[in-house]
Amino acid sequence: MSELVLHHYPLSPYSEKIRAIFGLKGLAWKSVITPVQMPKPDLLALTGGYRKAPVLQIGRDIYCDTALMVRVIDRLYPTPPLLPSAHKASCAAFAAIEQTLFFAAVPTVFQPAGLKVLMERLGPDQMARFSADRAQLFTGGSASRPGPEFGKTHFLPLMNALDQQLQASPFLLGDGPTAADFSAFHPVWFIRNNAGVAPLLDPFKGLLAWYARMTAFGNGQPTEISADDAIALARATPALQAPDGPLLELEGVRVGSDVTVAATDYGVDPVAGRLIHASVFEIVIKRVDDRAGEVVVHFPRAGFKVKPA
Ligand SMILES: N[C@@H](CCC(=O)N[C@@H](CS)C(=O)NCC(=O)O)C(=O)O
Repeated sequence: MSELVLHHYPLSPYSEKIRAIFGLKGLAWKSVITPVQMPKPDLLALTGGYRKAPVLQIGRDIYCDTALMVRVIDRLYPTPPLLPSAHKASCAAFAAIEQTLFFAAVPTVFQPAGLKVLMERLGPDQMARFSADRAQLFTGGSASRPGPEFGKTHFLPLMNALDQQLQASPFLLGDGPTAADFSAFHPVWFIRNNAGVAPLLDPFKGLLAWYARMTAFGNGQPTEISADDAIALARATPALQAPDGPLLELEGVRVGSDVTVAATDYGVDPVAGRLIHASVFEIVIKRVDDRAGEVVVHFPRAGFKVKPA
C-alpha cells in the first residue's frame, strides 16, 4: 500500500481534523507543509487548481476535501471505524454542521483578543496578505465569509449544545470516537489553540474533558518531506487506488468526457481533466501535469459541481 502524504499547514483546523484521525488510527504519514495562502504552485501541480487545506496524496491519487479523506482513510485502515453502520446518518448530520461550527469559530478567533495572538504568531505583513487572500477565497462561491455577527450568534449556543451532549457520553455518539467527533473537534481546537480566546471555553466542562480525550490520540507519526519529493512520488507511482462506490454517472456528463470540477461553497477554482469515475461518494478525474505526470484527482460528490469542458 502506498504511503499517506498530507499537504497541510500547522494553523489549519481542517488539517488538524485529519492529523487527529491519523493519531486515532496510529498511522505513520508523510507531511508536506503548504503555504497558508496563495500562491501554492506545488500543491496545484498535484490538484490542478484546488487550493484548500488539507490535501491527501496516496501515490498519484490526490484527495480533495476532508469529507472524502475520512472515507478513504477508514477504508484503508478500518480499525477503529470512523463510520460505523449504526452511526452513518448521525456522522452525516455532524458533517453537515461542521462548516457552521468552523464558520462560528473563525470570527471568534478573529476578535481583538484572538487577533492579537495571531498577529504575534504571523507578523503584520503576513496577516495583511492572509486577510487579502481570504477575501479572494470567498469570491464566486455560495458561501459568504463569516463575519463577527455570525460568530456572536452561533458560537456559544453550539458549544453549549456539544457540552451538554458530552456530559452524557465520552464521545459524541457513545463510548468510542466516530467521524462526528472529528467534525466537531477541529473548530474547538482552533479556539483552544489561541490563548486570547481559549478561556471562552472554560465554562464547558464536558466539552473540555472530551477535548482532552481527543487531543490524547495525538497526530500519529509524521515525517516531513519536501513538496518536490511528493511530486516526484506521484510521478513515480504506477498504481492507483480503487474507485469508491459503483458507477453512477452524473446528470448529462459521461465517463470519458472532458470536464471541470469545482467546489460550490468557497475556494471554487475549477480543476480540468477527464472524468474516469463517478459514484454517490466521489467524482474522479485524470489530468496530466508537467511536473507530477498523470495524476488522478478525487472530489466528494456532495458540494462539488461538474461541467462539460
Ligand atoms: N470542505 C473543506 C474545507 C477546507 C478548508 O476550508 N480549509 C481551510 C483551512 S482550515 C482553507 O483551505 N483555507 C484556505 C487556504 O488554506 O488556502 C474540507 O473539508 O476539506
